[in-house]
Amino acid sequence: MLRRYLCLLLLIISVTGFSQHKPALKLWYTEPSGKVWENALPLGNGRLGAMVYGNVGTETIQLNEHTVWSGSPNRNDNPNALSALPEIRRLIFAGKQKEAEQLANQSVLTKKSHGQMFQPVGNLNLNFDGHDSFTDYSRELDIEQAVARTSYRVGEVTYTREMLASFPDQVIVMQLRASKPGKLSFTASFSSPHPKAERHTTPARELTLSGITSDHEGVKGLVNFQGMARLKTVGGTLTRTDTSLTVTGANEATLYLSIATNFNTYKDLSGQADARAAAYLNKAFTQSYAALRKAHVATYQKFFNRVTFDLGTSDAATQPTNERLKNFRFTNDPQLVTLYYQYGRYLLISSSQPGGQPANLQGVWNHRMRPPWDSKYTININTQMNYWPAEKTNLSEMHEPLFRMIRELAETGQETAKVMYGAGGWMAHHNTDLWRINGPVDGAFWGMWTAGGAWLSQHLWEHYLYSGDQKFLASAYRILKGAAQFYADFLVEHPKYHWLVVAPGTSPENAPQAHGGSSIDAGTTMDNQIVFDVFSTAIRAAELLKKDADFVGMLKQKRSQLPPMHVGQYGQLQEWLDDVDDPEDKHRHVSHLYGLFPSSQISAYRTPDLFRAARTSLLHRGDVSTGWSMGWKVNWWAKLQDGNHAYALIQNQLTPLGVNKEGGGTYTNLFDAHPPFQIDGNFGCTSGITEMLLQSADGSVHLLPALPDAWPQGSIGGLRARGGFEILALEWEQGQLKKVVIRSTLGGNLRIRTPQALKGAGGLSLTQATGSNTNPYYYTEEIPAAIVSSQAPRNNLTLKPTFLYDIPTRKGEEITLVSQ
Ligand code: FUC
Repeated sequence: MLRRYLCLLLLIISVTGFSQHKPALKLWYTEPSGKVWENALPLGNGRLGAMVYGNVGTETIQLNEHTVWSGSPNRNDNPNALSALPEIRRLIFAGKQKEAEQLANQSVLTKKSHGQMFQPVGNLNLNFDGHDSFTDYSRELDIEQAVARTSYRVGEVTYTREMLASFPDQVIVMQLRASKPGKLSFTASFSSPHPKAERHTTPARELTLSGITSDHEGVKGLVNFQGMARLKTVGGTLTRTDTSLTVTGANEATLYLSIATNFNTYKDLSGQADARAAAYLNKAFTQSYAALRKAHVATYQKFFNRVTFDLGTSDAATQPTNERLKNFRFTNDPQLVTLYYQYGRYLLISSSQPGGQPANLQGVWNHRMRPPWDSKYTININTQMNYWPAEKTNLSEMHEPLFRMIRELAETGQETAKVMYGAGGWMAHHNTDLWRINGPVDGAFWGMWTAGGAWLSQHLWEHYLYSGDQKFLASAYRILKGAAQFYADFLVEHPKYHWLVVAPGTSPENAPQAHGGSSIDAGTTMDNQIVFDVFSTAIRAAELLKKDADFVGMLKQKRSQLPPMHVGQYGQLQEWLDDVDDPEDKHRHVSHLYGLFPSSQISAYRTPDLFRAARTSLLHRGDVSTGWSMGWKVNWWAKLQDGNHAYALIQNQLTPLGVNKEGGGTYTNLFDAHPPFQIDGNFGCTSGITEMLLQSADGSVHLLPALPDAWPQGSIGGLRARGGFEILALEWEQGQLKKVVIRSTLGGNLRIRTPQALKGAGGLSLTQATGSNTNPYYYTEEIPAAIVSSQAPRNNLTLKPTFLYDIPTRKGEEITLVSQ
């Protein structure tokens, strides 16, 4: 078997001249995608997305543009909510959650749009007559360069196509070549699933595709899009029909493809799609493929090359990617982990660029007119998860589209807060879309949750903690304050416990049997944790900016009245205010562990009882689930310092679709499977792998907190830690930390937690850390003591001992520590 692959590999290398497939960062296959979209390989420049099928006789390039959405500017608040609110609360406090849910369905849920759909543009089709029988086939996605290649042989001629979605030039370009002169012939045309799309060719021998997006749920579709393609050929002839261009007998051809829309902002569609598309195309067309490629690779690598990751390699790495995926859970294939990890970074760079839209449920890749969950933004976990890798894997710039969306939601969400809840500040429920809707959608069971905007706002704070950017903090403050203001107004006193609670709220999408299967409740653990963070970050930001002392005082007062976390009868962290958790509950959402990750309220060192309870809850929930749920679990097991359990989840995730009977897994193109395809799991797992190697919350930079036995040696360089620390190199051997090099970009105390004793290089002496970390970016809030059920079993958990050092740093200083 192995010999067969090695022979094939040698053949591919000798025939196509492609670089070695071995430990290179490539997804590669020996078969075309056929009709299966999830076999195709994604290219993207943030704004444009392309799925390359690599088919031979009839090639398909499926096309997306990030602002092609159904509908047009609209709002979906329900003003009846305000008058229904007292009764909904009364019902919840009377234990009639099911009735509260019914009333919320009637009076709170939107009567308008439930969110619009991200829609495809269409396809570029290439027909190659006589290419139906071929040999020596290979296709690949090179994530070091962000280019896709297809190569095969027909008779004596080798054909290659190479394609990219240019970051600096905003076009998709494909270069097609034949190994013998005059042998390249094909016909190119557009097609589109939009019923009213029009296709033409122009006298300048261009293909055009114009269309308008769908009406949906009473909102008129008003996004115009324009696709344009032009060809440059070497040798041969170029002819056209009404809808196609044909190249005959060329040596080589370059296809330039441009797409644009009339979208300016969520409230302005006054742009000119055709003029924009033409401008991109005209500018790019003056450049050769080689020049475009060079500029593209340079821009891409500026981001991608910041992190290098090596876990070693094995024979398994010589196989095509789909075979590796099939075998991963039975074999030692550490290089598939590094490939998958870097693929997560590739996907974020390719679907989220400054100035553009944030990555949606499918990033920027969708071929369906009515995609699952509209391929929009689910903000009760999925959108947040997309951005977990951004700061820590040194892709901070990719976070910008999310920040802009949050700023826009903070604009639109003021009216929602006021009209629906009579509150100040701003809020968003559990979904949003291109039009920045904030109203509750889908059904009260899912939509009656108020913390979508609040959770998102924490991404602004996180960016500040990583970057130390004071200007950014000053501009984000208004948004943090608005998120806190909403809850300051919205919280009500619980009639039985007298805490201040969010009511109505949910523990997203989950419901205890004790509440008649209704999700609606008051003071759920996740709501309490999010409000705690929202208040705490607004307080910290105001104090750092020396602003709003009265507001800070009021927030501190209200924060002290929030419910503490509870440890229930099974020793679990309670999901609801009452002890109604079911230890058999395997629900994919484990929302109450928000406090463990991405938040750090639950800590091994500061709140050990809650830490143990969170672990018990996670054990109850089990491992295999939907893709994103498993991605979250990798992060949790890393925070729980159990590298082997985190690795088991990576194995579950890197399993072909259909094998895990509980769902989840990975498609052959390494897209995460909910199923269906949802990109959050890719990003969640990339974040989780990082958390296994480096954590920087909870008062210290923690090195190798959850190294699994499967990775006895390795190195990673270029990660970022909070407080502006850059981990230039982190190396380990035989499961032991060998060396770490850290650059301090802001100065301040560097507190290191490490599994092995270290010593400083270059005469640096290490001090054992005591007390709390003086570095302000590592400030930790005091967490109220847990309320523990008298029935909770005693639960002993011993963690591996660690060493804790304090190293004062100057801005720009590099610190090297090695094993003793
Ligand atoms: C939430 C999740 C689903 C899915 C959807 C997009 O509703 O519960 O699993 O991820 O978002």
